[in-house]
Amino acid sequence: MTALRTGLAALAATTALATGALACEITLRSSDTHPEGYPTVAAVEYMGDLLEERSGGRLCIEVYHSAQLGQEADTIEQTQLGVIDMNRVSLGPFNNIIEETKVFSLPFIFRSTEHMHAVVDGEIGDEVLAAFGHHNLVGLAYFDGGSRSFYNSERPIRSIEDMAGLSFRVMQSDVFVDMVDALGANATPMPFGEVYSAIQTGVIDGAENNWPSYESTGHFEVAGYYTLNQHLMVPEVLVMSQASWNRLSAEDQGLIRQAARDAVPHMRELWAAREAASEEIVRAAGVEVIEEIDKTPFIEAMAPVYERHVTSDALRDLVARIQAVE
Ligand code: BDP
Repeated sequence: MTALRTGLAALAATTALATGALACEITLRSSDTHPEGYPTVAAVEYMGDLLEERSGGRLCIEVYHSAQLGQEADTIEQTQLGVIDMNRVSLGPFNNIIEETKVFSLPFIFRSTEHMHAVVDGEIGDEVLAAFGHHNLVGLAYFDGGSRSFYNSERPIRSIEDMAGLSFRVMQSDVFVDMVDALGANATPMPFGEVYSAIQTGVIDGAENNWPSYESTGHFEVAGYYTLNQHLMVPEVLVMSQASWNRLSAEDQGLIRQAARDAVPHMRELWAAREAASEEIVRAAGVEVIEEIDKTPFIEAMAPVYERHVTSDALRDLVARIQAVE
């Protein structure tokens, strides 16, 4: 055992010497629910490469993909506690913790990907990232999460009436529970990793997500009706634990902020490519994609959700400013 360890250590040393790299002085552990190769995972790995290069090999990131560190709601808590250094998550599971994140999670708040980019890249995006600072977290960057649509195992949804009586899994956020209720269906908040078997065993009829997640999870195998109603465009966010952040020098904090920002354009390219690829896989598998859908009744049904969640002047102001962005 000891001999083996010594052998391995020697091997590691040779490899480091051979590549000319210094050993990482600080390795940040970063969580992601998605598998290797998914755009969010690849983007944080790319950020890690930038960081290593710019710090002369001192600062590294190790991505624990495939929910190795747990489901999102739990990993968020762990990140707040400083057990996990970095986390790439949807904004959805932050809604019940950080009020400001709700505005980007409202149904139909963004008119297009371009509108969403203009908002998150601008001062409103910065304000919402800053709100993480009051919750033991440091907001670093937004990633793309595409638009989310409903899928189920029972029947094609061609109108809002077809939603009646179906049960859908949503992310653990009251905004999404109220959204599904307002559409006449039943909402079941549940961790992402439990959805496949819940659909397969008939505990729920379906869920809602973007093309890449619908594909990578295999949900399309058990829920073969996908309706492109595109009710949500929730950005993804990369955050750091405030405790881990505080241990770094100001210079290293600057390197991390910059590397996160510089990973965003790369992430957007990866995302666009994966969206197209996932759509192709899912269609080729024979999923019935319902494209002709009048979104107006869906949009109109969301009034009570806005009423219920946009409750303060600060939130009303944010929503109005988002809508005013060209
Ligand atoms: C995916 C997000 C991921 C969420 C998941 C979900 O990328 O962060 O965990 O949806 O629905 O699109 O929970």
